[in-house]
Amino acid sequence: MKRFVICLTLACGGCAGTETGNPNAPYSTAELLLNARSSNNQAVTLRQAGGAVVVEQAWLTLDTLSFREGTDCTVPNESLSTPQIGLGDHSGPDALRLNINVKPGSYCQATATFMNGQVEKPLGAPEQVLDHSIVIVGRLEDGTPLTIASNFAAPVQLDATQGAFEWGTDSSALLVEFDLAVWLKAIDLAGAVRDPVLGIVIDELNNQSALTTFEGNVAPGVTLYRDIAGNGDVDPGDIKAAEVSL
Ligand SMILES: [Ca+2]
Repeated sequence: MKRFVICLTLACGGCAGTETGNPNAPYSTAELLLNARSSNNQAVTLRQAGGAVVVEQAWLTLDTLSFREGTDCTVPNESLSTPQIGLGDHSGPDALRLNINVKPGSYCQATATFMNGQVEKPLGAPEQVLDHSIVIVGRLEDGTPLTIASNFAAPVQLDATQGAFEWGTDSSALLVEFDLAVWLKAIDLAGAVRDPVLGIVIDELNNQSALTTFEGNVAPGVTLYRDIAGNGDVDPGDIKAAEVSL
């Protein structure tokens, strides 16, 4: 079960026509899914034992997600934006599901923007969600608690891997995956300063070099897939639609 603070009524993303677009273009409802996962279960598991780090909560505060229309992102073109996504714990097995009114067709780029909290703290959430955009809570194999709190707020631009990807043209969903194995990669947990009670805290005041490493991992750990079955997980038949350009 995922915990989310706001109820989303996504009805009219991109409804406003522009000078180049047809405001009467037909829209269809398509799914946008968001989910955290681990691509390396030896390094990180979510809510189950087995990883060197077990993530128990992954609180993300997201502003809008936007999608640039067309097959050529080198020219100015229209964008479709979702309403603000808000704060949620994405560590559970089920994806957050949003229904979006989309213009069926090709999209060449997606941008996800994190934002700092400034919302009411949900029950069970750590205090840090109030003034951070990303808060990861977990523990190491030896039981040491781990908390990472970041103010990462840069837009994460994902470029289509094959020029463009389709959305709204069939029943496939788009799935935004946050890969926590990538986010935690190369962080020196063994060398981190430990508090006797809080364990390892990585934030703007503690273990700053580890925070710098973490924040450098954020964008590469965000990937957009075409989720063919719309099950909220990445399966062999799914298609990598967009990722951060190196
Ligand atoms: Ca899938």
